Amino acid sequence: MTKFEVTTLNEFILKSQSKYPEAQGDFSHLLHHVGIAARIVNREVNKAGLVDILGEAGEINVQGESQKKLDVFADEHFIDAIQGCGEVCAIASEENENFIIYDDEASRNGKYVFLMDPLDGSSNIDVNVSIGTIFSIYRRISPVGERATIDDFLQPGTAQLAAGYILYGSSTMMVYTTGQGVIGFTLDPSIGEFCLSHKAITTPEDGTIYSINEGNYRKFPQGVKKYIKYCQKKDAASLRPYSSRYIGSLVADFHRNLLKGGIFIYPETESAPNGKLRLLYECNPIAFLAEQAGGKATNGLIRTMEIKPESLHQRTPFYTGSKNMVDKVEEFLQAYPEEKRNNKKKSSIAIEE
Ligand code: P6P
Repeated sequence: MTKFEVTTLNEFILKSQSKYPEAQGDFSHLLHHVGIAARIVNREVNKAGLVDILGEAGEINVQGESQKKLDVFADEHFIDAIQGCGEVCAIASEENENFIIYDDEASRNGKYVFLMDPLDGSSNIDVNVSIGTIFSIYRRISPVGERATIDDFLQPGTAQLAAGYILYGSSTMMVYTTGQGVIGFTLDPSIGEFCLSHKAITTPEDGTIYSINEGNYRKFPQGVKKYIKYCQKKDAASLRPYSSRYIGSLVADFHRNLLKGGIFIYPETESAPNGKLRLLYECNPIAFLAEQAGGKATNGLIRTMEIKPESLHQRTPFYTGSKNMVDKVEEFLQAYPEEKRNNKKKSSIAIEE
């Protein structure tokens, strides 16, 4: 009789505490509370079609996007759950212009700051497409006991202690890293626990999936256009043409490519020179996961996690996924740098069309 061993998120966190210096009691306690908030949001996401939680919340968020009720629900519940653990002194969210300082005694002595996109891809809520929560955790820079400052949040991605996402899909998964590889947990609704399902996620160095919103093709940099044509060209040796897969939900697109191999691109365009995605609470956490799984994440030129943040909601072009695929698109970007695009000067490097 094989013993069916279930390791819950909390058991895994406790076991990790002894193995890794950072997974001390307080840090583990924080991860446990992320799991609690995830289960609360998951409950509402799963019945979103049945209760009056669909549709607009009537508010506009700091991004100028109409807030869906589930956006607001997720934001509020993560803010409350993270405060509840008493380890975090302040929290920043895509849904709020400024970071929020927790003013209770325990949180004031919290050693960490928490950043999140509480419900990414929320435009997909009403059409039952997978959505996600993305989070990133740093050790605070400001002295414990004092008020948090913006500098606690404007740290480069390389300083992240932990990062992860919750994917509300056909099943609900929590995937995170603390710098010791990438672990995946799948929610078992029958017991209401996240159970270890992916002990060590690694991403293939090569893939045959490219994910980009080709509706914006006209506005893309020349190098991206050349890369798309490269992906579409028939070449049996390199398994091309690749498949185009784009859900329009970063967590869902990234998660598929992470497991199967592939590249996700949200590039700069003439109208949006820094792209659309946010550095601090979308790209840096995803970049941490990508690198920990053996993949890569850049802005087309430098490591995403080495970008020095200037503001809470700043955007960055984002190229992430299988290492060799990110390398290849960077080759095209270097062969067709934007400044040459205007005089149509052919690249000196003969890049395959
Ligand atoms: P577009 C969702 O709104 C989101 O922030 C990401 O989840 C997703 O990857 C991207 O925007 C989709 O943007 O412009 O292709 O619809």
